[in-house]
Amino acid sequence: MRIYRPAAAVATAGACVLLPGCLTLFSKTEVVRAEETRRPVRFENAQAAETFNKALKDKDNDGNLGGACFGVPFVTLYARQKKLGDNARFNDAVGRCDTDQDGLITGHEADIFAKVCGCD
Ligand SMILES: [Ca+2]
Repeated sequence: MRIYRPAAAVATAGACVLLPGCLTLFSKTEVVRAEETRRPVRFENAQAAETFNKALKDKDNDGNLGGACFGVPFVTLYARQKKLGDNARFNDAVGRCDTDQDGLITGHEADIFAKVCGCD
């Protein structure tokens, strides 16, 4: 019987690591660069603005910068997430999209941004 105890302890420890919880007891989301204001930007035309805004909205990464969690099977005791503020996310997207940094997003730049995001 004593032989099975270490195996059970290893199985329990493995389950704790590999099976994250379904119930979260404490969760915290930290917003990074939350106080940032939107940088001014112009669009060549309405189509460029629509393409850019759709790509930004559909982008997979919703400003999530990652996080950590700790728990036992089916119960997460503590989860922490870091998320980029909405304006900071917008500014970063404008910085990537406006390739010549002239403050004007052309239709071509918006199309490239949408393709790079995989959102077209
Ligand atoms: Ca430009």
